[in-house]
Amino acid sequence: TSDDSVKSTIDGDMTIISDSVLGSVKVDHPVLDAAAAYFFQISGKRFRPMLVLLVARAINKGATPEHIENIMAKQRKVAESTEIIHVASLIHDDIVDGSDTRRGIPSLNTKFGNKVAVLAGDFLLARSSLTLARLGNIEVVELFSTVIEHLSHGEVLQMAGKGKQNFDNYMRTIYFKTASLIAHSCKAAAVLSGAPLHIVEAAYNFGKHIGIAYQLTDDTLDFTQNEGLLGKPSQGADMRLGISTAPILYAAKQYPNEMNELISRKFSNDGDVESAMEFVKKSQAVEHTQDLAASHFKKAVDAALQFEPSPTRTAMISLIRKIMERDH
Ligand code: 2DE
Ligand code: MG
Ligand code: MG
Ligand code: MG
Ligand code: MG
Repeated sequence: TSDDSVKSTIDGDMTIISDSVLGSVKVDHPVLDAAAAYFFQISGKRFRPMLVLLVARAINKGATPEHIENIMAKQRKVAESTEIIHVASLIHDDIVDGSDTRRGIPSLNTKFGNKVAVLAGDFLLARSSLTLARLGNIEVVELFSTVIEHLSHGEVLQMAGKGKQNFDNYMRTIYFKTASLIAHSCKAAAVLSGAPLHIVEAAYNFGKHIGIAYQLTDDTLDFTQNEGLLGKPSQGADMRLGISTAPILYAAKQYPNEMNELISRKFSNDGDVESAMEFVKKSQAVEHTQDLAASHFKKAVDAALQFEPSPTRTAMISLIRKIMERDH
């Protein structure tokens, strides 16, 4: 199965990272330590580090196994930092969104309050920067600084689009808030392997298209799945924040009069969320969003096919399939 090929390729790396991340976020203060370690003590899907590791293993070549292991040690740190930055962004996201659950447990803001949660997110960003700086590669540091800029930029763009969203703005937002991290972390793995430029670019495009597709799917799940399965607020949670995502924008193409009215008042009247939900369900909005996601997954496969054929490349494509078919 697809699981087996991914597992046999990077299971060892993932085990090393799960242990090492706990050391990377340790700090000599009981509250900060508990807050920083909170989400690393339970397991998320960990797609992001898996993608980085697969890109690394697909690209790495060397005169000796020792040489490859040296590079891999650095790429594992990139994968680990990717997960740390991702968790920091979710901690901050839950404050911005006022979400009370994440990964099936209370969000960090619920558990420790907004103040500690802001600071714990900052702390995690600092520790990931430290880990990355220690790799001694300025380009990698630059790539991740760009990511952190994009995360903030994406959130502000999303806020600015409330009540007047259009598709171009939406696509830009999801690149910044989700795809940039995956794209740049895959690129960083390729840079560390000393891969030629066209392979570095393929790694970036692989991550970018998975990221775009991933967020498109996330935005459909907010309409199709319940909080129990997702482990976070759902069933119109984005609308309740005034945010119009792809399913809303597609429904507005089919029912412009009704939907544009709801969008422009940010679903703020009683019953707005419920009626927008009805329009999404009686339109093909979710299907259209899934089709768009599928087209980006296909672009990710095309990018992966730029790498030389190998069992790892096959595993990368199986993981794309698995991410594409996820229901939570
Ligand atoms: C997830 O979107 C958003 C991720 C980016 C958050 C970035 C912030 C900027 P969603 P879900 C808050 C500051 C963070 C830094 C610099 C680390 O759709 O549905 O709200 O999982 O995600 O809540
Ligand atoms: Mg959120
Ligand atoms: Mg958000
Ligand atoms: Mg979401
Ligand atoms: Mg999400």
